[in-house]
Amino acid sequence: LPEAVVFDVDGTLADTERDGHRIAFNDAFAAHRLDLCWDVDRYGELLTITGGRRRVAAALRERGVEDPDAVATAVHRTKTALFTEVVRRGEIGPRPGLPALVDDLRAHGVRIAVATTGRRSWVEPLLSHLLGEGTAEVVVCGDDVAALKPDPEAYRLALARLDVDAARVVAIEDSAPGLAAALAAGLATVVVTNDYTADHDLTGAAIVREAFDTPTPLTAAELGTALV
Ligand code: XBP
Ligand code: MG
Repeated sequence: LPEAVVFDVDGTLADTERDGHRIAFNDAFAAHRLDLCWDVDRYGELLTITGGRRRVAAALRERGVEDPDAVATAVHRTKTALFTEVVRRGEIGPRPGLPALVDDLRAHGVRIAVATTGRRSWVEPLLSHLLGEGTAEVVVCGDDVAALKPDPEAYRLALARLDVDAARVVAIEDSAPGLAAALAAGLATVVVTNDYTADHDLTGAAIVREAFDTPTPLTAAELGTALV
């Protein structure tokens, strides 16, 4: 069995992007009177730019908006507040089969950590809701690192805080940028895809699945087979 599992959050623990983050970004654009609205397909393209503030800045720059970084910082602050409210209302549930996997990991004493490029203000309440308070003993957020995924910094920091050997740890991701980050930190990586990431190039993943619960439930033992 792995000694620890490091989970990504967006797209992995929950389907947060299409009906969660995307709507909060659009509501923030409206609040700032910006003529910008991301439809489902456009948002999927923009997901290659990790980190909400960077994603907004890129879109504003493309539009020729003056001082895109400063405007993006303000818009993203609004978006973060709006999305945190969505999370606190309990509107975002776990992907099917995730709670069973977490129970299995806990039953086998596998340590649980999180490495995300998202902001701590919504990540913490979401984790409490999805996993239960304190289930993740280490939580690395976008606020904690200088370089977001696909840079390995978030995973390296999670390993350092866990104080474990990378060879004993499995990462669970949903996307190509997340996979690249985990691999670059030396982690065997299991990818559980979703609608936005099913066509990503996932070369290097130890296991690729479309769901936690089908065709068979993903277990701690199966994660162990990802270790070389
Ligand atoms: C997720 C992200 C985040 C979210 C939005 O990537 O890139 O930016 O889309 O959250 P990953 P914030 O799943 O690889 O961590 O607005 O808080 O950045
Ligand atoms: Mg993700």
